[in-house]
Amino acid sequence: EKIIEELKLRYERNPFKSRDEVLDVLKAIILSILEKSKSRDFVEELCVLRLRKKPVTVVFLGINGVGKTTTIAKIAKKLRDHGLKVVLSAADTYRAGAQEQIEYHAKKLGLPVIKHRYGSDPAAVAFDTVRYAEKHGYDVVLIDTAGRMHTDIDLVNELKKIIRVVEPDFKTLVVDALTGNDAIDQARMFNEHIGVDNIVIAKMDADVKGGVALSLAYELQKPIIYVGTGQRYEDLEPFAPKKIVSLILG
Ligand SMILES: Nc1nc2c(ncn2[C@@H]2O[C@H](COP(=O)(O)OP(=O)(O)OP(=O)(O)O)[C@@H](O)[C@H]2O)c(=O)[nH]1
Ligand SMILES: [Mg+2]
Repeated sequence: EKIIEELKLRYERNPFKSRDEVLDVLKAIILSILEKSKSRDFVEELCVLRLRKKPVTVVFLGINGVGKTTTIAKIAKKLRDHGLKVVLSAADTYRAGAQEQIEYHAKKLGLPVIKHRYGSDPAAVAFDTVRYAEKHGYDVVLIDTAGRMHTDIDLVNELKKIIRVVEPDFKTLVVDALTGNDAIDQARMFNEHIGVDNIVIAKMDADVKGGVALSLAYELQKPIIYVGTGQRYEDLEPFAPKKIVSLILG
């Protein structure tokens, strides 16, 4: 891995006395990179913002299948359990089954979801959801979006329009830990074209080394608010740099 190599080089100047010492130094360096992406509790952050502004809006970005909709459901549950009024926005009007999927979660969690017809303008769905939230006193709006390939210019334009219309408080990128370097490329692309405020790394429960987290922290230097660790609602953990270090170094 590029980063590790670089770090090793940096320390070649001071000869190490033992293997343990090398490991300790390496650990410290990796930890310091990861710590930069450690974030405050997202629920708390939304609560604080909610005191000044209502509703707080979050748009979820990411290519197809990374875990956006699942992550939204997990975060929605956390917020709901914290006593916040949450409404979901089915702004993925593109993929067959997308609306049923978010409706399923909304129903299970007892939350409203605003949707239009398939093929309709996602920005209009998002806009209507915010209006609904304003009218009915909701605290937080979570907006689901369509995936597709990250090279798809239509998707970028569609997302840009949603963001123009809603002016979200957070643009949250979801990446899939299993995709390795692709996740980093996606993060760069979304950050460049749309802007990314914070990141969720899904599917960290799969047999992954943690290199994705390190590269993201190194490259983007954005807060990593959660890691997904399974398919259940509870499987969403705060980003813990020390855990990642032990994943990386064993
Ligand atoms: N093991 C594991 N599976 C996950 C996690 N997050 C999501 N998944 C699974 O990944 C698959 C895709 O998740 P979705 O939430 O539908 O992904 P999406 O980004 O909304 O996909 P599109 O709507 O097609 O763009 C589902 O089978 C989820 O159950 C996770 O943290 N761990
Ligand atoms: Mg989805």
